Amino acid sequence: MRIERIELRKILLPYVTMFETSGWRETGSHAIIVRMEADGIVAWGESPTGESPFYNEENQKTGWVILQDYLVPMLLQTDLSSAWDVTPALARVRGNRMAKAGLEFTVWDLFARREKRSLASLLGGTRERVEVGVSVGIQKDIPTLLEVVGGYLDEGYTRIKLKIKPGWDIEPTRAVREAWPDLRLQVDANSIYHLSDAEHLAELDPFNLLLVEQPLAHDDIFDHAKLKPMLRSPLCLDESIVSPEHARWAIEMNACDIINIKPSRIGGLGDAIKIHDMAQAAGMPVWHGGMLETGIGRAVNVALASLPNFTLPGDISANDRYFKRDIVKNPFAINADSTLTVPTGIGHGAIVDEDYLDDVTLERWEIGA
Ligand code: OSB
Ligand code: MG
Repeated sequence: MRIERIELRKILLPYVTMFETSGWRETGSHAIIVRMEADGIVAWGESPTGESPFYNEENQKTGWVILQDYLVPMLLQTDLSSAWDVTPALARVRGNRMAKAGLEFTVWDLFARREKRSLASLLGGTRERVEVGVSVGIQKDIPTLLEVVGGYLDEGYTRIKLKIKPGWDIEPTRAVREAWPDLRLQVDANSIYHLSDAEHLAELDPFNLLLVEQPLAHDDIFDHAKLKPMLRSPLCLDESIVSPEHARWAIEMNACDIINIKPSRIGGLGDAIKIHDMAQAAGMPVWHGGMLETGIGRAVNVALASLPNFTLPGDISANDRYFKRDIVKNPFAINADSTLTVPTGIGHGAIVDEDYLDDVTLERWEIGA
């Protein structure tokens, strides 16, 4: 199959509340939305880029340039027999995985639609519902944090992740644990600590956390392997695992107990499945992370999270946790058992609200084969 037409859009879609991590703040989605046409089929995808390159090296502007100058032309020249052909076709471009992922997701949606199957079934999904939680950003004080967490629990979420940083780590985690002794609780440092902080991080040990996510540098595996035996909390890698090779290194070096899989960080669903399978073979659980995606990327994430080794709840909250109005007509709602229902229709299942998408589009670019 040849792709006949590709359209890219830079968007700005405001979040319901500002999201703050150890290294940046975001007030809205700066994603790149992808639309493709082939064989009379229209498919949609998303590169969940941010405003600034503070999570990884990419942002909306770098994605915009690399897609137009390299990735889109390379994809238009490729004859695709399945979505697995996208990653090798773009491999000559180093890194830029989030930009690549937007194209790869869209091609998966295209093939699923062509085969009149759901994306989840095409990926090998086995669950009808996926367990999810909420990632709670850094708050101004502990009373506010307890109120925010309580609000999400009232909505039906049963797993909470707290963003932590030096000065906002042990005490907020203790406060949430004391308020809800049985809550499934985990923390995410987004690469802000150093190996010399090991004793400090061990102060999280008593709080019975599901995991501590990415305490050390965004590109580190070596020091995480040294840190792991110094903590009782299970150690999880996010930023560091950008490819199946990186996952293999982490597993062979015993650098983590758990892997957070975000297909956008890894450059696509194909390599995400490879990591899922490799971790499963090694007896290591994985869970599905999030990048505050719009309803398009969210539907892709839900489909992937339906694979069997996603055994911990994902950072895939319902659309209304992020947006007052999303760019899809069929947002997910949280079920009473803290799950989202995996779409069974054709493709990823998100129905794009093209009028509202037009309203939030900053720039549009289109090219034919
Ligand atoms: O590190 O998991 C992260 C959001 C943006 C960038 C990085 C991360 C996050 C989150 C939010 O934690 C996950 C979500 O709800 O989408
Ligand atoms: Mg993370």
